Amino acid sequence: MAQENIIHGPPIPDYLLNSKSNLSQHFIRLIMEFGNNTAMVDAHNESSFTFKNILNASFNIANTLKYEFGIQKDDIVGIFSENTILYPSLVLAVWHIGGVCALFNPMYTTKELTHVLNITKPKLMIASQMGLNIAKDSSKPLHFVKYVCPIDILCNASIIEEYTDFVSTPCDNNQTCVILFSSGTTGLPKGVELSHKSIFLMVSVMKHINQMVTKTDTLMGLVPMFHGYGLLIICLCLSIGSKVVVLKYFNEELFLKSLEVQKVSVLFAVPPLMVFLAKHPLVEKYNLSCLKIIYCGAAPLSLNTENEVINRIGKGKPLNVFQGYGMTELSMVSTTSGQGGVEHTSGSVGKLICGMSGKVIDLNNGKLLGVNESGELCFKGPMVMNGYYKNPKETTSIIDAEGWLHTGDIGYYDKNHNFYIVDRIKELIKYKGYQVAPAELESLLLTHPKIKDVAVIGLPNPEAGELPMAFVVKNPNSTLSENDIVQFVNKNVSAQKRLRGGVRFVNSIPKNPSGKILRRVLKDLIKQSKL
Ligand code: 4UU
Repeated sequence: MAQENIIHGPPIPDYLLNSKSNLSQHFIRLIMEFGNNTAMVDAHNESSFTFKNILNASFNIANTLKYEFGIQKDDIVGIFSENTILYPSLVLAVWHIGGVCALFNPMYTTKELTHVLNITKPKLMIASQMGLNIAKDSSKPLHFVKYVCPIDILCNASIIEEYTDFVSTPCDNNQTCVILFSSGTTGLPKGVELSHKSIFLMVSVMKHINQMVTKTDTLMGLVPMFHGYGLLIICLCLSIGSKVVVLKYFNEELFLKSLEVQKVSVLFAVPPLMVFLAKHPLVEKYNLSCLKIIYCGAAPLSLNTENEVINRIGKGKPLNVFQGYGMTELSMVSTTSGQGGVEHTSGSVGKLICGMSGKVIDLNNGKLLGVNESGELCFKGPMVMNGYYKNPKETTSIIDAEGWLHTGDIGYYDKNHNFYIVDRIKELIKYKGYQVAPAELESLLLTHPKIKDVAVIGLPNPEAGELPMAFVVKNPNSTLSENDIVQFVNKNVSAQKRLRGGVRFVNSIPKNPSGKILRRVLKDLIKQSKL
């Protein structure tokens, strides 16, 4: 009886499951096929790269990494950059030599970058112009970072034309190929280790499911490439042979103009971008008639917004909005709607993807639940991460002995096995789809001499999803204003972590007997007082 309540996505075709190729071999083979087609367009200056350019650049960069920087198999290379059309070549280059990419958020402050550098200990840091100073400042005191190299120097323009000899380093497909950062269900950001195999399977499955997306499509990848969602878009483009329009940062007019001018047909979005498309007056001024599919993921999308976007942009033509749900720890996607072009069930995050099994368990006793019963969502399959880098304790706290990853999200599935997300039990805050770990802000705030105790939660917000907000207990007799605290945080953290939800002074922080902050109590407090 219980087994009926474990549900399975379709099987992964054997030829994929049994494939032994690593991502270097896989992409070399595919990219050769797409040759001189355009792969990446920079929306800011309309410069572009063909697939062949990307491959040539990746080979040349790989040679430089190997012979000039001495990077060897299994070495970690950090990439600290905003989106650029060079990003795919950098990642591929590291894979060609059997290395591991650690992808860092380019908005990190020195303190934040230092934290992730200490976890991953990269030998080489590749940084964009914008991030160069922070990369240098953070790396200087750390003996293990041997080089910090600007992207422009590594990718000297001439190298994309031709390449000389290149031999890809053999590496096992179970080896880790990338480390991404996620705070998981609790605590500070941790390094999520994904293998060649999990990414290969994820990309192949996504390509298989989304046969509506083809070589002739133009994709918009506004999502940051350091995040697994952005990395997946790059890999999809390289697998399908479609063109991707790349924006470094979000600019309303440039974004809309690029959709129109580049005739973007497939948009990968996060909920705040959907709110923008649904509501912003500028949207009316542009012809977005080429858009045929919008994928949305990374945070809850309200049914209202979904319908508004369809009604506003899809006027008189078919526009599909599909939703995906997943986690970095699951190689990004666990469920998605619109599989095989099947009609989307509104409000649902879709069905399990190939190779993924799912179940819902009771929050109190862990018992397996059935159709339409809400509980914690758990997933299992070959796309589950290898683990948190050098952190077996956190790994076993999220992946149980049977291999189930406990997401910390509350949801259910209906009789047709469409999944729905209801809430989150884990402490993670999602500001515009970006992760904000309360524990990180709390430990920073506790370093303030006038703060006695603190708790950070996400304040619900229709545009951003959630805004980080702090409950603060002041030290007795100390003067401290909301503004003092906001300024203190602004100075130390990257933009997405700012206390945009404000500060509320309280006499004590509610905690359970073992000292764990009762965030739910604080959230309910806000709900009641409608702050
Ligand atoms: C409600 O953000 C992601 C994954 C994004 C993504 C993108 C395109 C998934 C599928 C897809 O097709 O990963 P993380 O690790 O940054 O954050 C994971 C958390 C989840 O645990 C959940 O709380 O982000 C939240 N989340 C969602 N919540 C992710 N997708 C959704 C969603 N609805 N559709």
